[in-house]
Amino acid sequence: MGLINLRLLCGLLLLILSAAAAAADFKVTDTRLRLLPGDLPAAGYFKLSNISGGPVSLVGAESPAFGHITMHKSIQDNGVARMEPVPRLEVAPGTSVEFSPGGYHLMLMKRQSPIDLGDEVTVTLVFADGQRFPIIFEAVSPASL
Ligand SMILES: [Cu+2]
Repeated sequence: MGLINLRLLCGLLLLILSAAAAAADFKVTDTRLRLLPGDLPAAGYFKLSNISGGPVSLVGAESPAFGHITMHKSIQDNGVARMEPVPRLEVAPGTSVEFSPGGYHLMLMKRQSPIDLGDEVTVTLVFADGQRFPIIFEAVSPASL
């Protein structure tokens, strides 16, 4: 009887462990989509927190609302502001990275249909391990940031 119970217990424990592993190992908060007029690119801002024991690597984003999305970082180069592409962003365990004005941002181009202030837009974050995580951005005006 002891042996059978132990087996049951092990099976149960495995189930619990795999369920925990399948849960998200990161958290996304503070989502904002900065909308500019016309066809100017929108910027996606959020905070990505790694709440797992291993690294989390963000490699891109996709959305049916935009034809083209890239990760960028704004930098100051000899006093001149410019942006450089970020193909992969690693977030160390227990830390977080802030996408915010003047730093990391998602650059969302080729709007597929008009977006108004207050609209909600779904953008799916794509991670290096293949995880895809949809998040909802509310469109806000630059003045509100
Ligand atoms: Cu940019």
